[in-house]
This record gives sequence, structure tokens and C-alpha cells, in this order.
Amino acid sequence: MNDSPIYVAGHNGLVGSAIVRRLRADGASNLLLRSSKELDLRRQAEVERFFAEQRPHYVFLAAAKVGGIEANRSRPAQFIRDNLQIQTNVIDAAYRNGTRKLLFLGSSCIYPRLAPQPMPEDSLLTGPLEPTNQWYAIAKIAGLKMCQAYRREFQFDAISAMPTNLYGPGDNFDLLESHVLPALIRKCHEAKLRHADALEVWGSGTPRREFLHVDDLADACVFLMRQYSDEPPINVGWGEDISIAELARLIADTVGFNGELRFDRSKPDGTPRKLLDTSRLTALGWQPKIHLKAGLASTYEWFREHQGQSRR
Ligand code: GFB
Repeated sequence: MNDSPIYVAGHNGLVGSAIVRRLRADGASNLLLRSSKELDLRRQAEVERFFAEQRPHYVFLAAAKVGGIEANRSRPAQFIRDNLQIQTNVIDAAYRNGTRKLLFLGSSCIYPRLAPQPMPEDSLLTGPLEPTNQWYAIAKIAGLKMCQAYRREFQFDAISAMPTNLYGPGDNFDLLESHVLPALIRKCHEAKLRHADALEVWGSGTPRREFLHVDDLADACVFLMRQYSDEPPINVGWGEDISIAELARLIADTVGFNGELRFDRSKPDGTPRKLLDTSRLTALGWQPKIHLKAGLASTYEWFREHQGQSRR
């Protein structure tokens, strides 16, 4: 794979940039990278032209419209439209232009709101989705089904990975758009600088989430690209979850904010619990390495170095 042309779609995002780091560390010499300004993946003609000209052998499809609970809730049309357009254009153009293998990235929110915990891949489509992110989830379900359909009908080697909640360098720290972990890093940091006596945490603090460092995810993506070729999606997670209240305390300790945490119950909790069953991936021989405490410390360091440039 190292000398082949590899297209990482979404290389400026949290996931895509981690996949690029991982491939470069491995000696990949022919990476194809295009920013969204250079190539708008929502435009079919642009995507077809790019694939016809470049003919990548391998494609990591990490481009997506993503965001936290509030971004998902408030912009349902953009989440369903952009994701359906991006993934449909890229999967189809890859198949038509001789791509040998494509990895599609989904999300743990594809599983039912009240799926058994930890959530096995087989719980897909067994119950209603979480309303706050159903639009994003439907698009991601369509993407993994499209990969399965192209395998069956066209023998196209398209596989899917379903990561849990991710974090790490290059994340979005915008307070309205972001996921909980970067939002709380920023809130704690700013509260510490202001010597504030309290900060606001959305919701009740009782929902449980699992957090995986994006460098672990990137490692799993490269592993799956090399080792896995089958229809079922593969969950990628850490294996343990914590409550939002516990996460907030851990982040406050990491940042050095000693004030009070105030829970704003007028904000949505979302899914009560989201822990992936990763036994399929473990059986293939892959394990994550970066513990949450260490990952939080290095992500906070990254935030402090880059906050001027981080997306707000
Ligand atoms: O990470 P998050 O935005 O998304 O929120 P989901 C997780 C939990 O943290 C929710 C709470 O219960 C939030 O109410 N929370 C507390 C906060 N304080 C904050 C804060 O300051 N900001 C944010 N954002 N949350 C997303 C989906 O769901 O998970 C996406 O909406 C995607 O589609 C992603 O699937 C992985 O974990 O609830």
C-alpha cells in the first residue's frame, strides 16, 4: 500500500489528519490530499473529475459534516444533505475509477438510542434512533449500506468502521459546534484564566460516553485497510465509558480549574449511554493504546499551543 496513490478525504479534519499522520509515519509516499476549497465533495462532477484524473488505489473516506449534540440538533438539513452527498459521490467515483479498496467511516450514533450496552454491530436497525442526531445517523447508515451493496453487486472492496466518540489534536473547540470533550477543555481553560468560581456543563451529567483518541482510531483504520475485507461494519472503541460529570471533573483536574461544575438541565442529554462492543475488532487482533488521562493531557497541550488557530 505504501507506494500506491492513497486518497484521504477530509485530511484537514480531526480524523483525516490523524490518518495522514499515521500513513506518513508508516512511509506512505503518494498521498493525495485536497482541501474542501480545492475539491467540494458535495459536487458530483468535481468528484468524478478528481477520481478520473488521479485514480487513487486506496481511499479513506473521513470527510463528513460533523459536530456535537447542538450542531446536530440545530442543522438537520445540512447534516443529512452534506453527508449523503459526500459519501455517495466518493464511494461511486472510487468504484468507477478502479479504486482497489475504500474504508468508510461512520459513527456509533447509527445504533438505536436504547441498544443493548455495549452495542454490538448486530444491533443496527433494531430500534429507534436518538432524535438529536437521527439525521446524521441516517446518512451514516446509508453510507455503510452503500458499501455493503457495492460489495454484493459490483464486488467493490468497500469496508466500514464505526468509531465511538473521538477526541485529540485538531479537534473543533467551538463552544456551540463541538463535542463535549473539546468544549469542556476550552470552558475549563477560560474559566481558569478568568478565575471563575463555576462553569456550565450541559445536561444532567449522567449520560455515559466512551472516548477514543483519534490516533488510536487512525491506527485501527490502517489496520482494517490492510487486514479486513468483509460486509459487516467494525466497531472501533476504547472499551469503557464514563459519565459526563466524571469527564468534566477529569478535564477540570487536567486543566487545573478548581471551581464548581453547574449542570444546565435545560440542555439536551442525548443518548443515555453509548459504549461500543469491540469484540469483533479485538478478535481480528487490534487494541487501542492511549488512556483517557494521557490523551486529555496531550490534547490540552495541543489546545494551548493552537488555540489562536483552532476553529471557533
Ligand atoms: O459530545 P456531544 O455533543 O454529543 O455531547 P453526543 C455528549 C454529552 O455531553 C451530552 C453533554 O449529554 C451533552 O449534553 N455536554 C455537557 C456537552 N457539556 C457540553 C458542552 O459544553 N458541549 C457539548 N457538545 N456537550 C454526538 C452526535 O452525540 O456524538 C454526533 O450528535 C456524533 O452525531 C457524535 O455521533 C459522536 O455524544 O451526544
